[in-house]
Amino acid sequence: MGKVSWSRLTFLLMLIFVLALAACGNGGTSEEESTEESDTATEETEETTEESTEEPEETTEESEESEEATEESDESTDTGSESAETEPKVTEFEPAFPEQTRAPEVETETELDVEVVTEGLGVTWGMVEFDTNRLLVTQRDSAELLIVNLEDGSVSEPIQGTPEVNNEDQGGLLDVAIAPDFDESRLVFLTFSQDIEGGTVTAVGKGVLSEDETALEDFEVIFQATPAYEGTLHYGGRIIFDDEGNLFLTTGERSDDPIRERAQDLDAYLGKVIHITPDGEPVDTNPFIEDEDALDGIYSYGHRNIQGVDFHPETGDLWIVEFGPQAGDELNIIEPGNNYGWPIVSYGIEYTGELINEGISEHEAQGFVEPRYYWDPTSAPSGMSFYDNDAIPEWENNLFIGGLAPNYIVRVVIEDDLIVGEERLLTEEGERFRDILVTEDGALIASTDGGLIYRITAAGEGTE
Ligand SMILES: [Ca+2]
Repeated sequence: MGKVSWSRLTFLLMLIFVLALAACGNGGTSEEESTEESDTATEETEETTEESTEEPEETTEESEESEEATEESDESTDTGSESAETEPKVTEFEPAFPEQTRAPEVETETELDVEVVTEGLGVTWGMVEFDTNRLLVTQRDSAELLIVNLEDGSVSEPIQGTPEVNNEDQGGLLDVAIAPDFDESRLVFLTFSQDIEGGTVTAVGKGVLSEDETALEDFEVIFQATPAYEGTLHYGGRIIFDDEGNLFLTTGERSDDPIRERAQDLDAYLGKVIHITPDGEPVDTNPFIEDEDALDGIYSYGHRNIQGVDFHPETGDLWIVEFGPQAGDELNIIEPGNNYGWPIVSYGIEYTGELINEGISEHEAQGFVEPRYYWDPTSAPSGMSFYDNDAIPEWENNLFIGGLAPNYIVRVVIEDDLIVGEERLLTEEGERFRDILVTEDGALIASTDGGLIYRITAAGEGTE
């Protein structure tokens, strides 16, 4: 490379500066179109940049896929067009059993109403229906807790008293749950990424929602998923109450190699399902209570980044969805003490295309639990909810999962713990679906990173 003269460099910098100024002051150019939708568009742009650390594979993957798709356009994949997934696989792995991936496509027959209840929010990471058709929702980046009224789409002022968070990258205010005795206790539980000495952790805290719904009072942190790590990715962060009034918390393994190996270690709360009391203490029936070298709060381990959790309405089993690397997102049934294999085994590959641990996908053969289902290519799964309602009978006990990178909601049909059907909903909306909730009256609610909240109901039943 030849030397660039200083005067030329200065000239170039000046030119760039002037052009930038011109762009800023110039209305009506194509560039302005994105700023016109001010908040939403800006947020989305930030989101894309932000999540690109986690999901750089989206772009690479998509371009790779389209190349492959062109090359293989004549050859049908092994499962053919019957699968909801039509893109070619990105890995060479074979499922351990036939129903483990690419289930046959199903289609909802009920005519649906799809409406946007409210817009202009940020990344609504977590939602809970605390009162009929009223939701407490978290805003990941601004760390606000808001009340959304599904009847009229109104959004409250931010509730005071929420915790300080680290909102870099995937961090921020994450999930929200209410105590089973909320009507009396008014206790609200939040998860968030917290700065502590040595880095950040996934934390759980609780506070009392004031009668006038303007403040969380006496907020206190009850649990920190240690060790802290100097990173801002893979916090996990979902919480759900069980029948006994205890909490399941999911964590992530903090993404980087080698910290992610701590998912296998029983002396770290990274890459785990954790089972704690409402005071943050380990539940005394937890599987590793007797093991002096293991942390008492651990319920299961070997997870990557668990972004969705719910109980199967019929079996009562705890199901989780975890974000895979490039492909290999997993649906798992959680049993106490089980090891789900990450990062020793995976149905995915590194974002770079390299194999993980030399490319072992079989879980059971290696002594780990097989996922009930996995996606290849990725479905970028986020929040999820079982449809435990009869408002749309054909959906009863189906599982709905938000998809971030391919922008759709996944519906899976489950029989005897096997995935026998898959459908993709709202594929035309172009939204990153972050969390899913089913209301008491059977509406499917979906939040997006673009600041929308959707309500999906059987036609004629959603609006009055
Ligand atoms: Ca696994």
